[in-house]
Amino acid sequence: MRIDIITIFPEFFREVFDFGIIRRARKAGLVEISAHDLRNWTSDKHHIVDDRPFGGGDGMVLKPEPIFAAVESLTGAQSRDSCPGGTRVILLSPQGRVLTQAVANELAATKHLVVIAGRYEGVDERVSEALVTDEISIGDYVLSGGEPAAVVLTDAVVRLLPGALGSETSAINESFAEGLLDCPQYTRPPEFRGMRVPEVLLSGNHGEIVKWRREAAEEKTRRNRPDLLK
Ligand code: 9D3
Repeated sequence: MRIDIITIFPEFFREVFDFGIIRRARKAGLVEISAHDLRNWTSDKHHIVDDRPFGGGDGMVLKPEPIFAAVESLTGAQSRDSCPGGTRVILLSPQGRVLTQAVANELAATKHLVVIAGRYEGVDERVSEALVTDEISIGDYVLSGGEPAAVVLTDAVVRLLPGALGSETSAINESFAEGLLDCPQYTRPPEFRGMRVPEVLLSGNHGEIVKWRREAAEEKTRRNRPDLLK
């Protein structure tokens, strides 16, 4: 897979993909990740990427020309309709559909992701209308730009690539696949500052342990994420 991120802050990504599973996946050649400076695709002296919104209002809007030029140079296509198969052009924005594990799974089956990270108050809507295949948000809270969201999306997708995790099946056995949160985990010591590890986990009774874990996961989900049980 190839992931191209278009941003006005390419430095933001300098080290973030150099750790853990993403670093391993890159070294193993499973994915190539690049962050490109949107200003590379400006043609004026001052490398201007934004302008004031038509109709008035606060803040600035990212201009369409550099974004279209960037996506065209990275995909060879001038609009989403001529996008090669296996290529997705993603706009990260608060107006997108929310990133879920199902969306990550879908994107992990793609060969080429072009990810546009917005800044300012937004991006000229013609980018969404003509260029973007998927407009994605990472959740209902306000970020100062799309860059942190690009890191989140990249992480969620890359770890799903076959061979990225130690075992090929481990991504499938994870909690969100079952619609429940993970059960609580404990390690040594069995007592820490007066807090005991649940005795059943020390019992060696595998059947009882499985049952306890399932119930503990359900309890945790009821308490923290009742929406997952509906
Ligand atoms: C909805 C907020 N907008 C009201 C005028 C302004 C605005 C706030 C923050 C416009 C853009 C942004 C920058 N955020 C993103 O680019 C972004 C984002 C987010 O803020 N939350 C969750 N997911 C994402 S993906 C990209």
